[in-house]
Amino acid sequence: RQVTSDASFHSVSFSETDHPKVLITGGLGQLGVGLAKLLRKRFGKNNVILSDIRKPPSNVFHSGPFIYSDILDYKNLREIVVNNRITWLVHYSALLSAVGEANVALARSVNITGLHNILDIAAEHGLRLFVPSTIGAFGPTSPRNPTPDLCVQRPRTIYGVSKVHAELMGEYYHHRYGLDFRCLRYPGIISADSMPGGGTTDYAVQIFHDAIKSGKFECNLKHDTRLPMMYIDDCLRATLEVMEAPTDTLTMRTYNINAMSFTPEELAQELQKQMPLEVTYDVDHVRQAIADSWPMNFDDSNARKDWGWKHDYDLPELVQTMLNYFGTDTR
Ligand code: AKB
Repeated sequence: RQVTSDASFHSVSFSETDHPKVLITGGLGQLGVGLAKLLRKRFGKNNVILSDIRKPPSNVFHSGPFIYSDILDYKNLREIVVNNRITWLVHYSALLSAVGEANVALARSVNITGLHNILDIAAEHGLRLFVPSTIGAFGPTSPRNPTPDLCVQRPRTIYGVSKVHAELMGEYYHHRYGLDFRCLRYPGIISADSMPGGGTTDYAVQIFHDAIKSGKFECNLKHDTRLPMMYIDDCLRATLEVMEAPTDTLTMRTYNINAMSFTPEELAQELQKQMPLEVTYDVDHVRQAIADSWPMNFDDSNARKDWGWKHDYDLPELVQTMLNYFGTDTR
């Protein structure tokens, strides 16, 4: 069956049995390689293209298609979408919260101007577009415990402001132009084989590396800073599930998703059940102010109700899985 997109856009044709042809931007960040692996398993290796402006390590280069793409270069992006007959776009390029505060101009350009290019390309070519949002899209005047999908959003970071902008622009393009925009607000994501860069929740990944290397960890947030967190496998599965969700199950286009919430002290205690670990605190005031304005608990009941979201990993499983990955003999 031939499907033609909204007449106001260039027409795209694909048979219903075809797999999507996916482009992932910002593919060398914390999440891209893992998502490509999951999607390639489902849709075939050559149907998922990772892209970035950086040179990929050889294991990434050899595991499937990789292409140079600069989201600030509209023509480059359009060429990639056209030449590869892309049908799904996963937009992972972004500067995170702490690094964004250190370079506001770059964050504004990548997170806001880059998104405009992505929205236009996606709308023009009838793509299904996924853009992640974040707990960082909330701010000090949002309800923090729990934080529902719909409430006051007045973040105080350029990262948060750019993510609220992305949510609103995506929803606007959906209503105005029929763009198939899908967005999840991610908690802090914890992964073993990839490092986050420049976030406020990064401590929750670093603690594993330092614990294993030296048995010591210096935390840059206060011991009682509670933030929503998720293991990467849950995050990537949620992303695939919302991308595959039938349109009529989505009562919204931007959903909170959650798994657990913990403080640095609680995470350290869970690790200390398995291995010796000494934790000290040297607070980074920029990160602490950001964390203090973010949700402590995330209400993701709409995602659970509408498209069946269900997390697999709570804190004990997260810690065990991370330690297993590093091959730590904890007995
Ligand atoms: C950050 O800390 O900036 C990110 C996020 C929660 O969006 N990990």
